[in-house]
Amino acid sequence: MGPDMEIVFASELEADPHAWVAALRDALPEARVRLWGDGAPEGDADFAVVWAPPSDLFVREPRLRALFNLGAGVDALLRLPGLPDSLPLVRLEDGGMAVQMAEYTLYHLLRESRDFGRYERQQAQEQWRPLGDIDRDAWTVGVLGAGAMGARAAQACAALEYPTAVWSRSGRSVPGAESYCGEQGLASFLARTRVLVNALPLTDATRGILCRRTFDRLRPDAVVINIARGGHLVEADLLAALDEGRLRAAALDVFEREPLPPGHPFWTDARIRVTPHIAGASLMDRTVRQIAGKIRALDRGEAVSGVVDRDRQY
Ligand code: OXD
Repeated sequence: MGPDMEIVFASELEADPHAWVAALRDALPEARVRLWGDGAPEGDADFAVVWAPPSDLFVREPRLRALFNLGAGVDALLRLPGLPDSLPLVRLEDGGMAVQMAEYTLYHLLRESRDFGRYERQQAQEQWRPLGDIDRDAWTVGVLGAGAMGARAAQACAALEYPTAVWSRSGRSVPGAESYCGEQGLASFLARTRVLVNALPLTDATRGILCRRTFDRLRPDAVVINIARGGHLVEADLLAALDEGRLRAAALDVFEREPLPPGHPFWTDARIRVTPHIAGASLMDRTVRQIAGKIRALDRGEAVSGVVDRDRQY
């Protein structure tokens, strides 16, 4: 690594940016790592590590060689004004998130398939009433997206013997799951799915995919789990599908507006479980190790994985 290597950490959302800077310094002792806006001279950074960065980043750091995102989803980065067309964007590949996404998915799948919500209500009334055996074939899981997150969630469901399928643009296969792709594949995938898990990147092609037309094609009494982006969901269509009994429940970790505004109908709807974008957090150690490895590789002139294809938008 060159002695003049400089890295800037920029995030308007990260609760403890100093901890990230310290971790990057530990992982890359040869580099100068600084926090955006700390008063140090600007304009010479080679790499930026960001999560929701300020929009003047590119004006104030015109020499960037690559931009590393602290998350897997780069939809917000791609909308940043002034983002140079030729600047390589590198998304986080897993960073400890996939196993958490799998846990989140399983928790909500099991809550429905084993009727644990009903047992909680029965306990509140001191009722001892077994509800019957589980029929796994009645709980077909369909995961939209076969990237690191979707694949791990699908594998976890399949490992518990839930009939599982994945749908993706490329038709990538996931061990233990049936694989579908394309518009034709989507219809068959939805028709066999009762528990729909969304792990897609948010792109022009996937925005609003969780809509009435999708819900209408699922098996009856379906469940929707959204662990990707709020922009995938048409909120009014979800509420209508729940009201009409097309869907029985939804678990939502992500929202069009975050934090979910006070008074939003999702907060108090007993059929909807709301969590504050925690399904898969980027774990600092693993994330920093991954980014440091890629910075070193780029500095040696090597190619790295996870570079965003601007046409595909992920
Ligand atoms: C991500 C996220 O994109 O946490 O990784 O939302």
